Amino acid sequence: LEAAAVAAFSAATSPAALEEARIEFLGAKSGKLKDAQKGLGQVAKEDKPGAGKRFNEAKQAIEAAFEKASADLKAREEVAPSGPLPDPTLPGRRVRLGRLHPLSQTIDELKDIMGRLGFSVADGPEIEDDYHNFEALNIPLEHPARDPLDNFYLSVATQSGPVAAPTASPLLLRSQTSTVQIRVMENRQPPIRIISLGRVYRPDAADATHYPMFHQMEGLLIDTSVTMADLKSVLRLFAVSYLGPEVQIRFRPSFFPFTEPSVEVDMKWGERWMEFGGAGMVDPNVLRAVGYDPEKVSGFAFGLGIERLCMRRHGVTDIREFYKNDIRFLQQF
Ligand code: FA5
Repeated sequence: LEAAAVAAFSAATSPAALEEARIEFLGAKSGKLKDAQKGLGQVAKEDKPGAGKRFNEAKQAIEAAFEKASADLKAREEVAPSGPLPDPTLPGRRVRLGRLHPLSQTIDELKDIMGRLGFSVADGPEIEDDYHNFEALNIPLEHPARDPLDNFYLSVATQSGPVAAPTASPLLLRSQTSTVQIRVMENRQPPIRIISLGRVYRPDAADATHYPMFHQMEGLLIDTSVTMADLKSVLRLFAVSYLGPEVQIRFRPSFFPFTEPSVEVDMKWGERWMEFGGAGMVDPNVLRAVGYDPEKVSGFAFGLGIERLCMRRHGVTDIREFYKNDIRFLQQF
């Protein structure tokens, strides 16, 4: 029996076969070892001690053989896992490369175009004070543009609720990049020829052409005897460079407190016109606020919506696409 059990265990090549052999010999109810144990009862009295000893030896040997077979089987499985072998000739999995967001790509391209027109890049903070966002831009205290409902003013939490930040000038998320005009003019003397690109914030309801956070490209040129014709030439040149030679743009008279005269600029898209920016000749009050002499220098400024330019260029019909982070949209750029 011992020899048969050892042979059966070592012949088992799968866990299932080994289990079958285990039940055959070591099964608790009707295994062959159990039968042999029952047979011990019929052995003559004087032979009992010898037979019992022999039985225990055989039992230990069979159990040891089972343990060994089971360990061998496990070791073999670890070396050669079951299942299909890997096929080294299959092509590898493609690694998806990251890329810049379409708006980042647009910003780089706009900097490039304006750089060739002689404009260098300036930067300003997204958290601004009311002086740079309004006052220095000739937007008086009672002007509706300052309405708390139209701006993201910053407050600090106190036990009795939010209160205005304790700064000399209230803080807000800038609502336009025109703030950077002031910061640049405060620190430099003319001639000035800069652009500034970045995020601005307004509590506008999101729709196909509006988003509460968007990007603007500000432009500012200050020199002697700058005219409206210069402004229109630069904007036309820019539009043609970015949108292609067949693009049509138009200027509509408008009003901004910081420019006089002021225009709004539209681009033709299919049968329709879409506004993409505001512009004008820098108001003498703004020049005075930064210590320039309006009798000696003049200039123009513009602020363009970067999302809308990118939309027209790539045929994106809804601004919200830029902020959904849908990889199927983003990977087209
Ligand atoms: C201004 O922000 C002025 N600072 C522009 C300016 C600069 C005028 C310098 C004169 C001199 P306006 O609010 O119109 O103007 O915004 C300019 C452009 O930003 C719009 O033409 C539009 O293209 C874009 N824009 C405005 N609001 C949104 C919005 N909620 N979502 C996306 N784009 C917007």
